[in-house]
Amino acid sequence: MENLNKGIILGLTIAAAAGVIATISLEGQIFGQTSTASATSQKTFYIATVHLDGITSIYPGSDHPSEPYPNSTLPSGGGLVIKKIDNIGGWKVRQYMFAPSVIVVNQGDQVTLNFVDVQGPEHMITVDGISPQFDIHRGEMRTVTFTANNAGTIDFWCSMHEPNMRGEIVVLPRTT
Ligand SMILES: [Cu+2]
Repeated sequence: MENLNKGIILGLTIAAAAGVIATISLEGQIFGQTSTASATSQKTFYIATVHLDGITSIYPGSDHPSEPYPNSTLPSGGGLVIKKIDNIGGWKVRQYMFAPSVIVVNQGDQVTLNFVDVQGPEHMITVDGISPQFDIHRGEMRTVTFTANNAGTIDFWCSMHEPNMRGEIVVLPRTT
């Protein structure tokens, strides 16, 4: 139980950084009440597929030093890639990810996840125990709906960009 509590606190902290708390306060404004952990409601999220690129060059530029092409190996699976050096000395490291990657809902909530492919030509997404694998292409949106019956966590991931393109839905236990 202690570990579960730690997980929830961590999830809330990350969710606050991702703006999920702002969504709750917005609902409070619309309905004139404050959301609580015991409230059951409809929660809708938009989850973008994105990538971070670290872009540099083996040659110095006006705003960066020269950086030699790395002699290192990142985990296989497609989620972390060092792109080949281009013909003018540029190179980059790429990480695929979901944004947001941690979502917090309350047990009993009706949850709508709208996955939107913003970056990357294709992704193959699974929501563990909720949705079998489906594919999505850039510019498309795929919607998964479910009722969060059980407190705990639900993993989601992209099988084309392992091991790091993963996310987690934290379902807080009902308090009443
Ligand atoms: Cu992917």
